[in-house]
Amino acid sequence: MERRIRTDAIGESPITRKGLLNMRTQDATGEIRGATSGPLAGGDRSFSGIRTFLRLPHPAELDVLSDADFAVIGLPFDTGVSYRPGARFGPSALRDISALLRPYNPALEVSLTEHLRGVDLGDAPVVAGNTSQSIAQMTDAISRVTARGVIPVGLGGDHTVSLPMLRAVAEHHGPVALLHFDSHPDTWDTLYGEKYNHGTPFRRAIEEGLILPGQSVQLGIRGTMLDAAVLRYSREVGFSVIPATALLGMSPDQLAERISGVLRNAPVFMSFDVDFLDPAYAPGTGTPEIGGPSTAQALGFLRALDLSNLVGLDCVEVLPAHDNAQITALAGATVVYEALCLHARSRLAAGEQ
Ligand SMILES: [Mn+2]
Repeated sequence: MERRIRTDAIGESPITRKGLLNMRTQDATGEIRGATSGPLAGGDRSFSGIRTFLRLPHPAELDVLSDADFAVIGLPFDTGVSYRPGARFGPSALRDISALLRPYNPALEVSLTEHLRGVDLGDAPVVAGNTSQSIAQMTDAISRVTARGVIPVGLGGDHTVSLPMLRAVAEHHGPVALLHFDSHPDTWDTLYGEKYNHGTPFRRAIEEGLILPGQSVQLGIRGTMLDAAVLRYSREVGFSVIPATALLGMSPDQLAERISGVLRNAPVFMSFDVDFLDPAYAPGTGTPEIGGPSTAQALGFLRALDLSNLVGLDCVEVLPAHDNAQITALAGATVVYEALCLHARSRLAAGEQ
């Protein structure tokens, strides 16, 4: 088997790097340590340089993954949408605004890059208009990460991309617990008669044995539906469904207790659809639903959770053409950053750093 796989099939890299470099860090004296994402990007000037997610290095070859904890992969696919198209530009919007985020997270008292090493591999190849080909190619790209025991961080793209994410994750870890933030259950059987799109990824994942329904939770569900069948399905297969109205009546600690009782130490795949948030806080998405949490509430809920068993993560449905002032992209990028910080903190606590 070819061990040194070029990343050309995942994303084109103009920059060759030996080994991993951290996103830039600044110590107490103001001296710049670490490195930036490009050879000319300047120190702490986060507004300059070629954009990768969190200004992580973009390696030319996948062998650096042997030293990585997580790898970002753009999944610019939006052929699976039911309403507004345009989430294919989500990965670039998330990368762009992520330059604002810095390594130290004062709320969690953890520095992401001190405890986790990450890379941005660029985008998986997709074929706009061809869903099955795109799913196959995304699965192949993500599998190259999971095969090395590295956490894949998928930047969508519409929610269809969670199916290739879960296929790749389950191939390595077996079935996983799903921690799903969304205003929709995405467990419909078909949408417009089609089996593979952003309304069906978790139905297909259940059918394929990729997730453990009895150890999975769906948070923030709301919005109108044709009928009650889809919610009945989610509950009948064993998902814990926490509708937005119930969620907003819970404290972060109450939620954490409920969720830990559901996940029960299984490997966790977290999927964050930005329409989980109220459209006042995330207008740039394809199927917004009012009555959701604010970004402050979402961070409160998220920070109470235990993500020590995180094995995969995605953030989907950012639609830059409908975004205002990068509100939605900033929310999505920050949630990814916070989830990684939570994972870093739990590893720190476990003395694994
Ligand atoms: Mn969704």
